[in-house]
Amino acid sequence: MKVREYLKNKLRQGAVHITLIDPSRQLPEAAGRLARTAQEVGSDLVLIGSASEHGQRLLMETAEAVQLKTTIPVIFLPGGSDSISFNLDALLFLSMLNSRKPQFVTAAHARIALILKRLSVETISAGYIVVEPGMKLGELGEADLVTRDNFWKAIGYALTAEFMGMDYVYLEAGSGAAQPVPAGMIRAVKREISIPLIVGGGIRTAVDARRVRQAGADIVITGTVIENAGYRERLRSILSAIKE
Ligand code: 1GP
Repeated sequence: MKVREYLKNKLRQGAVHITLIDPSRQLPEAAGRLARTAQEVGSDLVLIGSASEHGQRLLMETAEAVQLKTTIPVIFLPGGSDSISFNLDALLFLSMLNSRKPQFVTAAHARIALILKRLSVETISAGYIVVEPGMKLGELGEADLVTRDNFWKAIGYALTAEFMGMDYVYLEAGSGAAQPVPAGMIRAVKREISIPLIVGGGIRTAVDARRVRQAGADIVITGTVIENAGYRERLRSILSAIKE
């Protein structure tokens, strides 16, 4: 089944959780183990990507290890590296709407678009909106960050994504952020859009996850939480908060 359909079906049943695996943070074998645990505790999909340079070989080996250990879809998130994987289940075709760098909005995309078509890679589009603090991704993408109290700006970008025909809106606080995107902002954006809303960055506990979910996130993405000790239980509690 296509990943787009898979996600649609999952969303019909409730909220979706995605585990982000950063290839630069562990060896491929460990990445495979983490992805397996994520699937066991109920994560719906694995996203592989990073704001750091990780090299083509590490990406390929990580992707292979993750695919070997899981049966849920594994999709690629192009980010800070020039490395790219064409052989995962889909590619998240993100446009960083508040970037000052054309490369992050459409230029890097234009360079690979024809290859994606020729290789019949499934693409899932999302309007990526980087909210304070934005972390490394915000710096790298030279994001004109949406400040945490500027709900209007977040709504403006979110509706831009919808009017441009994108599949999803993705509000991102940045990997490793001290706090997730504010609940009020998620609520304000959700109220105005009619495409599904992805939220990620800084979601570390069940309390964070519940708050983000209840504010209106359809898809919740966590990354860092699986890099720390006790991650299985932590992820399990995040999953039950999202799926309750
Ligand atoms: C995905 O960048 C996030 O949107 C992941 O953030 O590493 O803080 O969970 P964390």
